[in-house]
Amino acid sequence: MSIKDCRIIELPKIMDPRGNLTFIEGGVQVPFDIQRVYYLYDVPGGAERGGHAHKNLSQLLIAMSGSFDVLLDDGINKANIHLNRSYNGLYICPMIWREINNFSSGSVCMVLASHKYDEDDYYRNYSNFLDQATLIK
Ligand code: T46
Repeated sequence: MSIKDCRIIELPKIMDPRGNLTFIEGGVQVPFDIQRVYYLYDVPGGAERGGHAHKNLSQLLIAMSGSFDVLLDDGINKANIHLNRSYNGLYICPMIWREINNFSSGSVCMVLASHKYDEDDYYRNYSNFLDQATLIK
């Protein structure tokens, strides 16, 4: 898996004078069945989240409000993605180290995930991640 497998997915946007509407169906707009939804909010200025990789988890990150940056790292290549639209989702495949920062005030990061929470699915140590990422390349 490489950062080339990660991409922005543009979600459907139903424009309406009453306000816009976006919908997401597991296995349709996102390439996995959605097993879990969680969100980051009330993030203090200067805070950083992430700093880990997942062994098997696929995710879609959406800036539901405000904006933030996501650094993606597959052990060889890195990319920095700015998310600031609630109709764009960043698909992150397994085995990608990510760091999330530069949260704007009041921002909300919603995450759709392919599996339930499992701490054993995490690499929280960068050198352990790097060892495994370079081994499978
Ligand atoms: C990711 C980024 C975007 C749970 O108990 N259940 C859950 O579903 C999650 C996601 C977390 N937790 C617990 C585990 C920790 O004790 O909540 C605590 C904080 O989790 P963490 O430090 O992993 O939070 P972030 O914001 O650094 O990372 C989270 C996700 O873990 C991760 O998958 O990609 O959001």
